[in-house]
Amino acid sequence: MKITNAKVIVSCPDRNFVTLKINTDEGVYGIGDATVNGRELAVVAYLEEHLIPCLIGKDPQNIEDIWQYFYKGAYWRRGPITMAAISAVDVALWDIKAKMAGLPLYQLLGGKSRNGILVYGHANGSNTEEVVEQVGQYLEKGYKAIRVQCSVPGVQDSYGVSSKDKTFYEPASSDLPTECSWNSSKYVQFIPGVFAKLRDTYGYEPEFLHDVHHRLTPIQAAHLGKLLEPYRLFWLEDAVPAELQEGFRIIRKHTTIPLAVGEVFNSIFDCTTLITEQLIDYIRTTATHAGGITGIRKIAALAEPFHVKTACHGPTDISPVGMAACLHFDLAVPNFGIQEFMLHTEKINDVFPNQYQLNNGYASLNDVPGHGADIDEKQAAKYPYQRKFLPVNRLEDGTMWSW
Ligand code: GCO
Ligand code: MG
Repeated sequence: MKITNAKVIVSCPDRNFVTLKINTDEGVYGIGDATVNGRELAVVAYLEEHLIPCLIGKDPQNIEDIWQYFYKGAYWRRGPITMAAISAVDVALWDIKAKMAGLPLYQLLGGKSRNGILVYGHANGSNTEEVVEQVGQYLEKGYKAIRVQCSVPGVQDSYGVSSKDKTFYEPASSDLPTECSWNSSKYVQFIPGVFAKLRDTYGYEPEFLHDVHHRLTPIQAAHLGKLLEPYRLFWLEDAVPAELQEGFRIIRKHTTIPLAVGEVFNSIFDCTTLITEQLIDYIRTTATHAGGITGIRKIAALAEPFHVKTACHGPTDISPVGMAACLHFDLAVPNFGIQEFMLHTEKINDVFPNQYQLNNGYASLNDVPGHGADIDEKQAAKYPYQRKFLPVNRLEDGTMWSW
């Protein structure tokens, strides 16, 4: 079997997506997601200039060898651009292999390890009352787990709060980076009150998650973790920027709040200390950014003996193709934790027909061969690329900070 050609499709239905389509001499094709929010065209160039020319003529069945060829064969290894390109090739090749076998992808990953895939949705609000109301709506829809983000009084920009349509949060919104302003101590003082109110209102059964989005120092995160302990959070996400994996030792020393990290990781080396020292409880590496199915399977296998569970990143800037790949992985992986599941808009789903659905807080897959997601190239062509940047963030005195 041979790869005959491959192409990259860039489309912007409500937001930019980069999709790889690999064709073979058996008439079967595979689809992979290569979207890196705010850096899309860098991945397009990497795929078109450096990966696709080497793919032609290769046997698409040799997924591991092709992964190693592109990983070890790139002298300049790792990084978000390289690994998103490799991820898209990997997911497309797994799609081809499953289609050739006539099986849904999860069957090639060991089959079902669970009946359904627990997901979490995103509630947010400009004040505590709005958040409480939004969470109520998610609970009515049957969600068991809900991420909660809230504006902080006196802080100009808080992460994760949608301005208009509460169900669609897309931070890459401007042709040049918008500058946000932040104050960590106002944030740390305010957020526990939001969860106190939520527990007062809804009791202790619902699972509540919160994303700090890389904005605290380890000792500040330890302090926030202690303040939040009475409200039994499912996790505190991205408490600090995780380049310094050892920094999590400080947080771990002071608080029992479960910790999640890893959506920005692109290789197993980004999380070996975090996992092997049990400094975290959930690893958020996702198929689109951390080496495809092949990459996240290796990370999950490392995590399993260390009691670390998976929690693939799944915001709207992961396309339905990337989401489908994660859901097949989620169904099979033994140490599954939870799946982030931000709903895509109708326009996005028109471009990317898919075979997954959400029901009563769980995602499920239709048993079609492959990962079940595709790209409608006619629909995709309607939405040309529009350069969009993620925001940048500064402290109130102007010091650059993590967004
Ligand atoms: C999440 C993430 C996102 C990112 C976004 C960047 O937990 O879903 O933090 O909201 O900010 O994916 O493009
Ligand atoms: Mg996050």
